[in-house]
Amino acid sequence: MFGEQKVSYSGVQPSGNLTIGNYLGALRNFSEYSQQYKTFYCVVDQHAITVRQVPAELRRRTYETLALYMACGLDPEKNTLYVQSMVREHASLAWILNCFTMFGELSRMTQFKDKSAKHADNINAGLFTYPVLMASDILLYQTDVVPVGIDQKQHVELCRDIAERFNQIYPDTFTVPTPVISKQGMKIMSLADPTKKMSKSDENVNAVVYILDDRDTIIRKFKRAVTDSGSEVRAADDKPGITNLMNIYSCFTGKSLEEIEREFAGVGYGEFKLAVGEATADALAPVQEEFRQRLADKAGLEAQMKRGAEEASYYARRTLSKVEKKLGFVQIR
Ligand code: AQP
Repeated sequence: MFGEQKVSYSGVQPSGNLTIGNYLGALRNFSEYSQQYKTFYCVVDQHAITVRQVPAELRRRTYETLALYMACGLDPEKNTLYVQSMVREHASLAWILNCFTMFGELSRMTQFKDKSAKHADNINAGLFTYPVLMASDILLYQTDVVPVGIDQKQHVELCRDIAERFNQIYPDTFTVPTPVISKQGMKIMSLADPTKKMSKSDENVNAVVYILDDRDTIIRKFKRAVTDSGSEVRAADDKPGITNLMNIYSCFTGKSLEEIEREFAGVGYGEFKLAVGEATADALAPVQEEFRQRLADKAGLEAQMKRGAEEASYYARRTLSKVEKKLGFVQIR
Protein backbone atom coordinates (compact mmCIF):
# COMPACT_ATOMS: atom_id res chain seq x y z
CA MET A 1 0.00 0.00 0.00
CA PHE A 2 1.39 3.36 -1.02
CA GLY A 3 -0.63 6.09 0.70
CA GLU A 4 -4.26 5.21 0.12
CA GLN A 5 -3.58 3.13 -2.94
CA LYS A 6 -3.42 -0.65 -2.88
CA VAL A 7 -0.67 -2.25 -4.93
CA SER A 8 -0.61 -5.27 -7.24
CA TYR A 9 2.75 -6.71 -8.32
CA SER A 10 3.79 -9.58 -10.55
CA GLY A 11 6.53 -10.62 -12.91
CA VAL A 12 7.49 -13.05 -15.64
CA GLN A 13 10.97 -14.39 -16.38
CA PRO A 14 12.28 -13.96 -19.94
CA SER A 15 13.76 -17.44 -19.58
CA GLY A 16 12.13 -18.89 -22.69
CA ASN A 17 9.27 -18.32 -25.08
CA LEU A 18 6.17 -17.75 -22.99
CA THR A 19 3.59 -20.51 -22.82
CA ILE A 20 -0.17 -20.68 -22.51
CA GLY A 21 0.58 -21.64 -18.87
CA ASN A 22 2.19 -18.23 -18.33
CA TYR A 23 -0.70 -16.63 -20.23
CA LEU A 24 -3.59 -18.33 -18.41
CA GLY A 25 -1.95 -18.50 -14.98
CA ALA A 26 -0.62 -14.97 -14.98
CA LEU A 27 -0.48 -12.54 -17.95
CA ARG A 28 -4.12 -12.71 -18.98
CA ASN A 29 -5.25 -11.85 -15.45
CA PHE A 30 -2.92 -8.88 -14.91
CA SER A 31 -5.04 -6.23 -16.62
CA GLU A 32 -7.98 -6.89 -14.25
CA TYR A 33 -6.03 -5.17 -11.50
CA SER A 34 -5.32 -1.89 -13.31
CA GLN A 35 -8.63 -0.30 -12.32
CA GLN A 36 -8.44 -0.96 -8.61
CA TYR A 37 -4.74 -1.06 -7.82
CA LYS A 38 -1.48 0.70 -8.48
CA THR A 39 0.07 -2.01 -10.65
CA PHE A 40 3.68 -2.98 -11.28
CA TYR A 41 4.51 -5.67 -13.86
CA CYS A 42 8.13 -6.57 -14.21
CA VAL A 43 10.23 -8.55 -16.70
CA VAL A 44 12.37 -10.38 -14.14
CA ASP A 45 15.60 -10.86 -16.07
CA GLN A 46 17.72 -11.19 -12.92
CA HIS A 47 15.71 -14.26 -11.95
CA ALA A 48 16.31 -15.77 -15.37
CA ILE A 49 20.10 -16.00 -14.89
CA THR A 50 19.71 -18.56 -12.10
CA VAL A 51 19.78 -20.89 -15.11
CA ARG A 52 22.40 -20.31 -17.84
CA GLN A 53 21.10 -18.05 -20.62
CA VAL A 54 22.47 -17.12 -24.04
CA PRO A 55 22.94 -13.31 -23.69
CA ALA A 56 21.51 -12.36 -27.12
CA GLU A 57 18.46 -14.56 -26.49
CA LEU A 58 17.89 -13.16 -23.02
CA ARG A 59 18.01 -9.64 -24.46
CA ARG A 60 15.60 -10.54 -27.29
CA ARG A 61 13.16 -12.22 -24.91
CA THR A 62 13.25 -9.23 -22.57
CA TYR A 63 11.93 -7.03 -25.40
CA GLU A 64 9.43 -9.73 -26.36
CA THR A 65 8.11 -10.14 -22.83
CA LEU A 66 7.54 -6.40 -22.51
CA ALA A 67 5.77 -6.40 -25.90
CA LEU A 68 3.64 -9.34 -24.71
CA TYR A 69 2.64 -7.50 -21.56
CA MET A 70 1.26 -4.75 -23.76
CA ALA A 71 -0.31 -7.22 -26.20
CA CYS A 72 -2.12 -8.83 -23.26
CA GLY A 73 -3.83 -5.53 -22.54
CA LEU A 74 -1.47 -3.83 -20.11
CA ASP A 75 -1.63 -0.15 -20.97
CA PRO A 76 1.68 1.52 -19.98
CA GLU A 77 -0.27 4.64 -19.02
CA LYS A 78 -2.14 2.67 -16.35
CA ASN A 79 0.51 0.14 -15.29
CA THR A 80 4.20 0.45 -14.47
CA LEU A 81 5.87 -1.93 -16.91
CA TYR A 82 9.62 -2.30 -16.48
CA VAL A 83 12.70 -4.52 -16.51
CA GLN A 84 14.08 -5.73 -13.16
CA SER A 85 17.82 -5.21 -13.81
CA MET A 86 17.16 -1.55 -14.66
CA VAL A 87 16.03 -0.89 -11.06
CA ARG A 88 19.06 -1.50 -8.84
CA GLU A 89 17.06 -1.50 -5.59
CA HIS A 90 15.84 -5.08 -6.26
CA ALA A 91 19.29 -6.60 -5.75
CA SER A 92 20.10 -4.28 -2.82
CA LEU A 93 17.00 -5.23 -0.87
CA ALA A 94 17.49 -8.90 -1.76
CA TRP A 95 20.85 -8.90 0.04
CA ILE A 96 19.25 -7.41 3.15
CA LEU A 97 16.37 -9.91 3.07
CA ASN A 98 18.87 -12.78 2.71
CA CYS A 99 19.88 -11.93 6.26
CA PHE A 100 16.27 -12.40 7.38
CA THR A 101 15.62 -15.68 5.57
CA MET A 102 16.47 -19.06 7.02
CA PHE A 103 18.45 -21.76 5.23
CA GLY A 104 15.80 -24.32 6.25
CA GLU A 105 13.01 -22.24 4.69
CA LEU A 106 14.78 -22.03 1.34
CA SER A 107 15.63 -25.74 1.45
CA ARG A 108 11.93 -26.58 1.54
CA MET A 109 11.06 -24.74 -1.69
CA THR A 110 9.63 -27.15 -4.24
CA GLN A 111 10.88 -25.14 -7.21
CA PHE A 112 14.46 -25.26 -5.86
CA LYS A 113 14.22 -29.03 -5.53
CA ASP A 114 12.78 -29.38 -9.06
CA LYS A 115 15.22 -26.99 -10.70
CA SER A 116 18.29 -28.37 -8.93
CA ALA A 117 17.32 -31.85 -10.11
CA LYS A 118 16.94 -30.49 -13.65
CA HIS A 119 20.19 -28.48 -13.59
CA ALA A 120 22.35 -30.79 -11.48
CA ASP A 121 25.52 -29.35 -13.06
CA ASN A 122 24.69 -25.79 -11.97
CA ILE A 123 23.08 -25.71 -8.52
CA ASN A 124 24.20 -22.15 -7.86
CA ALA A 125 23.45 -20.01 -4.78
CA GLY A 126 21.14 -17.81 -6.90
CA LEU A 127 18.89 -20.77 -7.65
CA PHE A 128 18.69 -21.34 -3.89
CA THR A 129 18.02 -17.70 -2.96
CA TYR A 130 15.67 -17.03 -5.90
CA PRO A 131 12.66 -16.66 -3.54
CA VAL A 132 14.51 -13.93 -1.61
CA LEU A 133 14.96 -11.87 -4.77
CA MET A 134 11.29 -12.46 -5.47
CA ALA A 135 10.43 -11.26 -1.95
CA SER A 136 12.49 -8.16 -2.63
CA ASP A 137 10.59 -7.53 -5.90
CA ILE A 138 7.29 -7.72 -4.07
CA LEU A 139 8.16 -5.91 -0.83
CA LEU A 140 9.90 -2.96 -2.50
CA TYR A 141 6.52 -1.79 -3.81
CA GLN A 142 4.57 -2.32 -0.56
CA THR A 143 2.48 -4.84 -2.45
CA ASP A 144 -0.97 -5.94 -1.30
CA VAL A 145 -1.73 -8.62 -3.90
CA VAL A 146 0.42 -10.83 -6.12
CA PRO A 147 -1.46 -12.49 -9.01
CA VAL A 148 0.45 -15.71 -9.82
CA GLY A 149 -0.06 -19.30 -10.92
CA ILE A 150 -0.29 -21.84 -8.12
CA ASP A 151 3.33 -22.94 -8.65
CA GLN A 152 4.47 -19.60 -7.22
CA LYS A 153 2.20 -19.64 -4.17
CA GLN A 154 4.87 -21.17 -1.94
CA HIS A 155 7.29 -18.36 -2.82
CA VAL A 156 4.73 -15.66 -2.01
CA GLU A 157 4.01 -17.39 1.30
CA LEU A 158 7.71 -17.32 2.12
CA CYS A 159 7.72 -13.63 1.19
CA ARG A 160 4.95 -13.07 3.75
CA ASP A 161 7.01 -14.86 6.41
CA ILE A 162 10.05 -12.72 5.63
CA ALA A 163 7.98 -9.51 5.76
CA GLU A 164 6.37 -10.51 9.06
CA ARG A 165 9.73 -11.42 10.58
CA PHE A 166 11.23 -8.10 9.50
CA ASN A 167 8.19 -6.15 10.72
CA GLN A 168 8.41 -7.83 14.10
CA ILE A 169 11.93 -6.50 14.60
CA TYR A 170 11.37 -3.20 12.75
CA PRO A 171 7.64 -2.44 12.97
CA ASP A 172 5.61 -1.01 10.09
CA THR A 173 8.22 -1.54 7.39
CA PHE A 174 6.53 -3.75 4.81
CA THR A 175 2.99 -4.39 3.64
CA VAL A 176 2.42 -8.16 3.96
CA PRO A 177 1.26 -9.38 0.51
CA THR A 178 -1.39 -11.94 -0.37
CA PRO A 179 -1.04 -14.32 -3.33
CA VAL A 180 -4.04 -14.30 -5.67
CA ILE A 181 -4.42 -17.47 -7.69
CA SER A 182 -6.95 -17.33 -10.50
CA LYS A 183 -9.10 -20.44 -10.24
CA GLN A 184 -9.05 -21.03 -13.94
CA GLY A 185 -5.59 -21.53 -15.33
CA MET A 186 -4.04 -22.03 -11.93
CA LYS A 187 -1.85 -24.83 -13.26
CA ILE A 188 -1.67 -25.77 -16.91
CA MET A 189 0.07 -29.09 -17.37
CA SER A 190 2.50 -30.39 -20.01
CA LEU A 191 0.91 -31.92 -23.12
CA ALA A 192 3.48 -34.73 -23.07
CA ASP A 193 3.25 -35.51 -19.35
CA PRO A 194 0.09 -34.13 -17.73
CA THR A 195 1.45 -34.76 -14.24
CA LYS A 196 4.13 -32.10 -14.88
CA LYS A 197 3.65 -28.33 -15.12
CA MET A 198 3.83 -26.81 -18.61
CA SER A 199 7.10 -24.83 -18.51
CA LYS A 200 8.73 -22.48 -20.98
CA SER A 201 12.10 -24.14 -20.41
CA ASP A 202 10.83 -27.65 -21.28
CA GLU A 203 13.15 -29.16 -23.88
CA ASN A 204 10.29 -30.99 -25.57
CA VAL A 205 8.62 -28.29 -27.70
CA ASN A 206 5.62 -30.57 -28.30
CA ALA A 207 4.88 -30.60 -24.56
CA VAL A 208 4.34 -26.87 -24.62
CA VAL A 209 2.05 -24.49 -26.51
CA TYR A 210 3.72 -21.11 -26.84
CA ILE A 211 1.66 -17.93 -26.94
CA LEU A 212 3.29 -17.12 -30.28
CA ASP A 213 2.87 -20.53 -31.94
CA ASP A 214 1.06 -20.30 -35.28
CA ARG A 215 -2.39 -21.80 -35.76
CA ASP A 216 -1.24 -25.01 -37.48
CA THR A 217 1.41 -25.66 -34.84
CA ILE A 218 -1.10 -25.14 -32.03
CA ILE A 219 -3.58 -27.56 -33.59
CA ARG A 220 -0.87 -30.13 -34.31
CA LYS A 221 0.44 -29.98 -30.72
CA PHE A 222 -3.03 -30.53 -29.27
CA LYS A 223 -3.67 -33.40 -31.67
CA ARG A 224 -0.52 -35.09 -30.35
CA ALA A 225 -1.27 -34.38 -26.69
CA VAL A 226 -1.05 -37.41 -24.43
CA THR A 227 -4.50 -38.52 -23.33
CA ASP A 228 -5.72 -41.25 -21.04
CA SER A 229 -7.17 -44.65 -21.73
CA GLY A 230 -10.87 -44.68 -22.59
CA SER A 231 -12.60 -42.25 -24.92
CA GLU A 232 -14.87 -40.21 -22.68
CA VAL A 233 -14.36 -36.45 -22.38
CA ARG A 234 -14.69 -36.26 -18.61
CA ALA A 235 -12.65 -34.52 -15.90
CA ALA A 236 -11.35 -36.94 -13.25
CA ASP A 237 -8.26 -37.55 -11.13
CA ASP A 238 -7.44 -40.68 -13.07
CA LYS A 239 -7.70 -38.76 -16.38
CA PRO A 240 -5.01 -36.04 -15.98
CA GLY A 241 -4.46 -35.66 -19.74
CA ILE A 242 -8.07 -35.04 -20.74
CA THR A 243 -8.70 -32.98 -17.57
CA ASN A 244 -5.82 -30.68 -18.53
CA LEU A 245 -7.22 -30.24 -22.05
CA MET A 246 -10.69 -29.56 -20.64
CA ASN A 247 -9.23 -26.97 -18.31
CA ILE A 248 -7.46 -25.23 -21.21
CA TYR A 249 -10.63 -25.32 -23.33
CA SER A 250 -12.60 -23.94 -20.39
CA CYS A 251 -10.11 -21.07 -19.93
CA PHE A 252 -10.30 -20.08 -23.59
CA THR A 253 -14.06 -20.47 -24.09
CA GLY A 254 -15.42 -19.57 -20.64
CA LYS A 255 -17.41 -22.86 -20.58
CA SER A 256 -17.60 -24.87 -17.35
CA LEU A 257 -16.26 -28.44 -17.17
CA GLU A 258 -19.86 -29.75 -16.97
CA GLU A 259 -20.81 -27.84 -20.12
CA ILE A 260 -17.76 -29.26 -21.89
CA GLU A 261 -18.65 -32.81 -20.83
CA ARG A 262 -22.12 -32.30 -22.30
CA GLU A 263 -20.81 -30.67 -25.49
CA PHE A 264 -18.49 -33.60 -26.22
CA ALA A 265 -20.63 -36.48 -24.93
CA GLY A 266 -20.28 -39.45 -27.25
CA VAL A 267 -17.54 -37.79 -29.28
CA GLY A 268 -14.01 -39.25 -29.41
CA TYR A 269 -10.84 -37.62 -28.14
CA GLY A 270 -9.75 -36.67 -31.67
CA GLU A 271 -12.62 -34.27 -32.26
CA PHE A 272 -12.26 -32.77 -28.79
CA LYS A 273 -8.53 -32.17 -29.23
CA LEU A 274 -9.19 -30.38 -32.51
CA ALA A 275 -11.74 -28.13 -30.77
CA VAL A 276 -9.22 -27.30 -28.02
CA GLY A 277 -6.59 -26.43 -30.65
CA GLU A 278 -9.00 -24.21 -32.59
CA ALA A 279 -10.28 -22.41 -29.48
CA THR A 280 -6.71 -21.76 -28.35
CA ALA A 281 -5.60 -20.49 -31.76
CA ASP A 282 -8.68 -18.23 -32.04
CA ALA A 283 -8.10 -16.73 -28.60
CA LEU A 284 -4.39 -16.12 -29.18
CA ALA A 285 -4.71 -14.60 -32.68
CA PRO A 286 -5.46 -11.00 -31.53
CA VAL A 287 -2.71 -11.17 -28.89
CA GLN A 288 -0.22 -12.32 -31.54
CA GLU A 289 -1.25 -9.54 -33.92
CA GLU A 290 -0.87 -6.85 -31.25
CA PHE A 291 2.44 -8.40 -30.16
CA ARG A 292 3.88 -8.13 -33.68
CA GLN A 293 3.02 -4.45 -33.85
CA ARG A 294 4.49 -3.69 -30.43
CA LEU A 295 7.68 -5.64 -31.12
CA ALA A 296 8.26 -3.84 -34.43
CA ASP A 297 8.47 -0.56 -32.51
CA LYS A 298 11.85 -1.08 -30.81
CA ALA A 299 12.27 2.61 -29.97
CA GLY A 300 8.83 2.60 -28.32
CA LEU A 301 9.75 -0.43 -26.22
CA GLU A 302 13.02 1.14 -25.15
CA ALA A 303 11.29 4.38 -24.22
CA GLN A 304 8.87 2.34 -22.12
CA MET A 305 11.75 0.46 -20.44
CA LYS A 306 13.28 3.79 -19.47
CA ARG A 307 10.04 5.38 -18.32
CA GLY A 308 8.96 2.24 -16.45
CA ALA A 309 12.31 1.97 -14.65
CA GLU A 310 12.10 5.62 -13.59
CA GLU A 311 8.56 5.16 -12.25
CA ALA A 312 9.44 1.94 -10.43
CA SER A 313 12.67 3.41 -9.00
CA TYR A 314 10.75 6.22 -7.36
CA TYR A 315 8.76 3.74 -5.23
CA ALA A 316 11.62 1.26 -4.79
CA ARG A 317 13.97 3.97 -3.48
CA ARG A 318 11.44 5.05 -0.89
CA THR A 319 11.12 1.55 0.56
CA LEU A 320 14.84 0.77 0.41
CA SER A 321 15.73 4.00 2.13
CA LYS A 322 13.19 3.29 4.88
CA VAL A 323 14.65 -0.21 5.37
CA GLU A 324 18.26 1.00 5.42
CA LYS A 325 17.43 3.70 7.95
CA LYS A 326 15.75 1.17 10.23
CA LEU A 327 18.74 -1.16 9.95
CA GLY A 328 21.16 1.59 10.97
CA PHE A 329 22.91 2.21 7.65
CA VAL A 330 24.33 5.72 7.49
CA GLN A 331 22.29 7.93 5.19
CA ILE A 332 23.86 11.18 4.06
CA ARG A 333 22.08 13.14 1.35
N1 AQP B 1 1.93 -24.12 -16.29
C1 AQP B 1 1.51 -23.02 -15.68
N2 AQP B 1 0.21 -22.88 -15.33
C2 AQP B 1 -0.23 -21.75 -14.71
N3 AQP B 1 0.59 -20.70 -14.43
C3 AQP B 1 1.88 -20.80 -14.76
N4 AQP B 1 2.93 -19.95 -14.63
C4 AQP B 1 4.03 -20.52 -15.14
N5 AQP B 1 3.74 -21.74 -15.63
C5 AQP B 1 2.41 -21.94 -15.40
C6 AQP B 1 2.84 -18.62 -14.04
O1 AQP B 1 3.44 -17.70 -14.93
C7 AQP B 1 4.03 -16.64 -14.17
C8 AQP B 1 5.39 -16.37 -14.66
O2 AQP B 1 6.21 -17.48 -14.40
P1 AQP B 1 7.76 -17.27 -14.33
O3 AQP B 1 8.27 -16.86 -15.63
O4 AQP B 1 8.10 -16.34 -13.22
O5 AQP B 1 8.39 -18.63 -13.91
P2 AQP B 1 7.87 -20.06 -13.73
O6 AQP B 1 6.72 -20.14 -12.81
O7 AQP B 1 9.10 -20.87 -13.35
O8 AQP B 1 7.39 -20.39 -15.21
P3 AQP B 1 7.94 -21.44 -16.22
O9 AQP B 1 7.19 -21.27 -17.50
O10 AQP B 1 7.92 -22.81 -15.60
O11 AQP B 1 9.43 -20.95 -16.45
P4 AQP B 1 10.78 -21.75 -16.34
O12 AQP B 1 10.63 -22.92 -17.28
O13 AQP B 1 11.85 -20.79 -16.77
O14 AQP B 1 10.93 -22.16 -14.91
C9 AQP B 1 3.96 -17.04 -12.70
O15 AQP B 1 2.91 -16.35 -12.07
C10 AQP B 1 3.67 -18.51 -12.76
O16 AQP B 1 2.93 -18.93 -11.63
